[in-house]
Formats: sequence, C-alpha cells, structure tokens
Amino acid sequence: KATLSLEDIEKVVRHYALNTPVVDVHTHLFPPSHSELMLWGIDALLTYHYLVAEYLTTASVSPEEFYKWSTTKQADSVWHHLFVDRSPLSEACQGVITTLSTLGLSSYFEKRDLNGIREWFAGQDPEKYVDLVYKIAKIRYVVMTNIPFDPLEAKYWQPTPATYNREQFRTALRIDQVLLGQWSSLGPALDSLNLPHTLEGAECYLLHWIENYTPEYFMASVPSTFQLEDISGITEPSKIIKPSGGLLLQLVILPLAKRLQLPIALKFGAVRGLNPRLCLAGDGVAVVDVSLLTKLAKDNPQVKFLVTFLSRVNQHEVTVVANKFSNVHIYGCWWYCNNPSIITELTRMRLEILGTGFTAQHSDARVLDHLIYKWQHFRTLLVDVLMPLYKQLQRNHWVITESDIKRDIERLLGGSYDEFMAKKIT
Ligand code: REL
Ligand code: ZN
Repeated sequence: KATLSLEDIEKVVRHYALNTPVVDVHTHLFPPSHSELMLWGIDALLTYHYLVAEYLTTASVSPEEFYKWSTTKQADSVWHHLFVDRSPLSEACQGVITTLSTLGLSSYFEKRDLNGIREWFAGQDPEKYVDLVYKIAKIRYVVMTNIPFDPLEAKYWQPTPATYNREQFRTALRIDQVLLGQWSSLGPALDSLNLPHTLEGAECYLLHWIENYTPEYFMASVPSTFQLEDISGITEPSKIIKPSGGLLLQLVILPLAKRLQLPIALKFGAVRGLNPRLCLAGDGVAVVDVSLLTKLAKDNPQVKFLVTFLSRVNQHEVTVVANKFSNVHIYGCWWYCNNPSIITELTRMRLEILGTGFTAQHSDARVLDHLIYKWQHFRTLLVDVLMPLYKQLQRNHWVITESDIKRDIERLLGGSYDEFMAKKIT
C-alpha cells in the first residue's frame, strides 16, 4: 500500500467529505404526495422558526401580531429586517444565503430582490425540485418525523398511505405525546381505533401505526419533567387507566422495542415553550441529567438507543456513555448545537473518544431547501476537523490510503448508522 502525501490527504479528505452521499437520520420533511406538509421555497425558508425567533427579538412587532400575518407578509418582513437592514451573519441567515447562492440565485443579491427570487421558485415543480435538492446536497435518503396523533398528517397515511418515493423518504414513529403521558392527545387517538385508555390500548395503537409506517425507529423528545416509575409493586398493569409517560415507556415502548427490534431515538434537553408567545420558535434548551440515559441503556441491553442532546454542556458526558454501551449511538449536532463553532468542537471531541462510531450529523430540515445549506456547511467543517487527525497519523508513518479515508467518511455520514441499526445486540 502506498501512503498518501500530506497534500494528497487534504485533497482526498476534501473530496469525500464534500461528495459522499449522506443518510439524513432526522428531518421534518415530507414528500410531495403530502401536499401542504411539504415545505419548500423562499417563503418557507424565511419563515423558518430559527429566523422568526431572531426577527422577533429585535423587530418592533409582537409575536401575536406577526403570527396573524400571511406567510408572504411574514417573509417580507423577515427579509427586510434581517437581510436588508442588517447583514445576514447568524447561522440561520447564512443558511438562506448559502442555499440561494448554491441554487445559482446570487444575481438577485445586489438589489436584495426578494420578488425575483420568488419568481424563480414559482417556476419549480415540487417533484423535480426534490430530485434537484437531493442531487445538490448528495442525499441517500432522509428519515421523516411521522406523528400519528396529528390529524393533518394522519390523513396522508390512512386508510392507505399516499404513494411517494420510499427510497428518498423513510419513516419514523414520533411519540412525544406518549412520553408526556399526554392523554388529551392519546385519548382521542385511541378512541379513533376504539381502544381502551390503558397500557394494552396504547400498545395496540402503536402496533397499528408501526404496521402502517414501517418506521426505522421510535422517536421522542424526552420532557424535562420526565421520570421513570417504580414498577416493582405493580401487580395488575391492565387495570391502570391513563398511565403516565413513565409507565408507558417502561411497560409499552421498551418491551415493544425489544420484541420488534425497533430502536428508540431519544432527544434530550429541549424546553418546550420557554417563551410560549413565540409558538414553535419559543423552545429553549436546558442541561439535563445524563444518568437517565445510562439507566435506560444499562437496564435494557437488548434495546438500541439513538441519542442526541441539545445542551452543549451535556455533550462530553453523553459521549462517554456512548463509549460504554454498545446499545447507545449518538447522532448529529442538534438545533442549538448546529452552529459551526459548536459542530467543530463536538465532532472533534466525538472522534477523539468514539473514533468513527457515531453519526456525525443530521439536518433537522423542516424546509426541503435546508438540506442544501445544512449539509454544505457541515461537510466543509468536517474537512477541517478530520485533517489534523490524518496528518498526525501520517507524521507517525501510519499508511493512509484513499480507500481508508473514503471508508471512514462513509461511516460518519450514514455508514455507522446503518451498522448500528443492523447489528445484533444481546
Ligand atoms: O425534533 C425536534 O424535537 C426538534 O428538532 C424540533 O422540535 C425543532 O423545532 C427543530 O426544528 C430544530 O431544529
Ligand atoms: Zn427535529
């Protein structure tokens, strides 16, 4: 084997980091078959909740007033306030600029011509636009977030699922309401299938949706108030009416996950409605107790946990947990951690502790076009994170070949996820 020179290492790392097709393990995207649920184009980009939050903290308009406006008016105001009256420096603003520029629309920048940009998007066909975005962002497939409790979504799945390209979009069964023990949502959902408000009813409901979606995994945001229950004294679980989120996790979700070999993706650290006036844009972040994950992983060695944490403060501790439990797999730099400075730090730290045994990024895209900037920004940072590691190996005479680098980067961008999902655990 001939080792690569330092210069060649740089070229090869850049080539594979920028071009390897990715698995996007968590998004909020929908295919064109799901009509109004599929968000794409400039107005959806400008009204992304990251930008809305940035806008509302300095514009002299109340959230209540803003949310009464049409999407076009909201987008106009965000554009003027964040892109015309000031430079688009934040990561969310940079994302819009990277996306437009990559799509070849930078000729509209000089005049800050939002309507020109709108006209370009109006000329796109949704189906073809999905193919174009996947090609630009080099996406193998994305995993959606499918919420059965949401009637707007459910209508695209029942009585039979809409037809869409299943090679581009995979499903995930989102169960936040279950972990919250939110019976105001669970009750009507179970009623729709004539099921009792019990553990058994919840299990039947979930099995129904597992059959409908064939999901990759269960996913839930773990509420900051979440607590495991002491189940040792429970003798007649079937008699419990409206069980808590803890009981639902321990007595329904975990056993199902084990029986069906369906991993559970847990997201820790979101504080919903930190400022409720901001609606979707109002969620915050909190440092959480990582020992909950450790306990789950230790007590359920036959259940696979995909995990991501929102607080930067929790990252080092959870990386060590992932280094101890083969049933724990870290994915992505989530939301408030999806900023270049934090991505660089997190990815380097994870590589130093886990090697390539994690999934380096997910986009969390809500708007199809987000795939373009979220992956482009990440890929560029990945080059800078990997280079010093390969250089050090090279300086120490470790032979590095192109296929080594290709293999490592493939793992970070989806291969490790595939391996984790496929492996047998005991
Ligand atoms: O899936 C989640 O819980 C979060 O990623 C979302 O709630 C959040 O709004 C998302 O847009 C963040 O990137
Ligand atoms: Zn998300």
